[in-house]
Amino acid sequence: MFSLSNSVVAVILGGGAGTRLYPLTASRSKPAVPIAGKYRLVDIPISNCINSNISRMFVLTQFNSASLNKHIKNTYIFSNFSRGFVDILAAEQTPDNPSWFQGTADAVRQSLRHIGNNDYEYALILSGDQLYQIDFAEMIGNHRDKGADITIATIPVTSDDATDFGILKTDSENNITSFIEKPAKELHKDWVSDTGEEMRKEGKEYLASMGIYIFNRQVMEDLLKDIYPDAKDFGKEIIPNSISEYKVVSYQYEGYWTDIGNVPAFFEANIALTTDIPVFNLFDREKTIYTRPRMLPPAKISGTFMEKTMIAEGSIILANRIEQSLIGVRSRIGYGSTIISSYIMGNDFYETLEVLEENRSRGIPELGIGERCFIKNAIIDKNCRIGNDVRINGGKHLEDTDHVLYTIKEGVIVVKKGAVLPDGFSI
Ligand code: ADQ
Ligand code: ADP
Repeated sequence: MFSLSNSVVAVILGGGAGTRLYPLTASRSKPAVPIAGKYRLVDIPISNCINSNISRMFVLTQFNSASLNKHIKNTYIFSNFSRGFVDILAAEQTPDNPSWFQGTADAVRQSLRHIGNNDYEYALILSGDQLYQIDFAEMIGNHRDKGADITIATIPVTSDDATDFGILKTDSENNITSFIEKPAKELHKDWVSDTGEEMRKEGKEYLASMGIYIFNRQVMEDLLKDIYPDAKDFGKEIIPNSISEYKVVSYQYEGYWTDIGNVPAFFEANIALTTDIPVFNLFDREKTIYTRPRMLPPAKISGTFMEKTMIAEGSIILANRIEQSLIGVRSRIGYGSTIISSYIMGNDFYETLEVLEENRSRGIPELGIGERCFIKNAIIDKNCRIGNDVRINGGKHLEDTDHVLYTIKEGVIVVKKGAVLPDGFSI
């Protein structure tokens, strides 16, 4: 009998060099980047799989950071009676392959010797830097019903967005007939699709690949090992070349889905979680996002005016005002401070009273955010020490910069992990 847990393995593409999310990826691999105050990026695809009854997963990453390992090992523990696992496969040197993963297809090819030790019919290939809640069971059902060799999840997008995605056209049966990776604007007129009246009204007339693929096992092995052994990428090479040889089907999705692979998009998606009814709903029990349970005390808040704000457990907040912000685990924010449209990632540990005393005598700011600070349009990475009267005022008036303590990208200031900002510091 067909069962998803026995027939599918998921392969999560954990990221290349990670330059687009720099400096959040300066000291950790992309799947380990903290999101929404208490989760990691990799929790999103893993949770989508678990909620779809897919329990065998590989996370492919360029380097295997300690934080990623610890997070996966301590979070995704399956019972002895389940076949479930989450395995991290880091790029490794072998005698016949001295280099890192060269691209998405190369990453999967190099991992085939591990993935292939499992019995499965379908490989579900997922990106590690997208925010969405999809039922993959439905997508795999559609793949089987259609007798497809490959299915690509697709979403209608506008012409402005079409330049960032793989764009495709289908016949009346949803078979993909042509595909172009990230077409330049002047080519768009040839790539308009009938995406339905609703979508057309929103100007979404192009069908974009979401970078989510189902491959039949044999088809994937043939393509990667024998037919295109030198192809580096799915989007640039494997997918466009497969269209004429195989039955490649489009599975159109119309829910919320966004790529969060660069700093401005990552920032926007996090802040969007603070709206009244967010498009990505962490409160939906049917689509739970899982993460590591931490056994922290409830957040303690005193004298703070708050609007559209999420505060993670273990935080101690004495601030004056917090608006449209996400405050991560173990955050500490001092008296009189104001935080607006910011994502404070929080801290990995608490300081003991003795350490606090010693740091004070040496003039080192406490872990967290001090008194009378003003922080707007910023991401504060973990374990920062921000002194008193610090002003961090992000916005479009700022130019892109990479400073030793912070980076500015499209107006978003990212204070680097562990940065120490002395009293009165101003950006
Ligand atoms: P991109 O997102 O631009 O387009 P890519 O940079 O190849 O494509 O990344 C896809 C995913 O693989 C990302 O999660 C990335 O972090 C990861 N990745 C990249 N290189 C990797 C490597 N060497 N090892 C492990 N993981 C790696 C793709 C498709 C488009 C599609 C968009 C949708 O090519 O057709 O429209 O995704 O977002
Ligand atoms: P990141 O979130 O940046 O990927 P890690 O997950 O590697 O970071 O670090 C988190 C862990 O590191 C925490 O569980 C905590 O136990 C430990 N840790 C980090 N720095 C310290 C410190 N200075 N003192 C005590 N524990 C620390």
